[in-house]
Amino acid sequence: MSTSQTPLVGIIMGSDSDWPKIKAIATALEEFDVPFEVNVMSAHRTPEVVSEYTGSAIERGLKVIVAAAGGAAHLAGVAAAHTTLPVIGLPVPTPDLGGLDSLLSTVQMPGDVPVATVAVGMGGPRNAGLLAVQILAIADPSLQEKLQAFKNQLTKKIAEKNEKLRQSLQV
Ligand code: RP5
Repeated sequence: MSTSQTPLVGIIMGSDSDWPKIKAIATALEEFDVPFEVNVMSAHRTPEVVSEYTGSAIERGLKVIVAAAGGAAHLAGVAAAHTTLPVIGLPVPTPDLGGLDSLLSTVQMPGDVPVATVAVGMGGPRNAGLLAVQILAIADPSLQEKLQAFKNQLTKKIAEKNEKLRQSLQV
């Protein structure tokens, strides 16, 4: 985890119980050497902490906030209410409703307060990290180059999968 440089991405989550389900955010950021910080804070249990953290995020040098929460998942929306930074919302899977609760709570924002919501489970956590990298890359040509190299690798990876499947099917 990057601690020596000023964090550019702030990962926040409603509970430490979320972390095992969302740590692919951090893995994606590490792949691109993007410095980040991680904090637990809750829109419901510690609303003042969320307000203070997100309200001061710009002056502390953050560029993007990734907010993960499950259930009545209001963390991303509350974060977006307090900052003009882009907020990526990550709905966390839940045992009772499978994460549909988290998804709807995160994605159904009222007009004027956007949250860029990614998938529940599957590639959601990784895509949250990659989307943060893409946002940062707009103003960082070297990061843009790394992203292009990443895209090129994907093309190669899928071509290899295609070839392998076709060979196994002999078509
Ligand atoms: C949400 O409630 C958290 O984001 C978490 O997904 C869920 C359960 O939290 P804990 O009861 O495990 O602390 O606020």
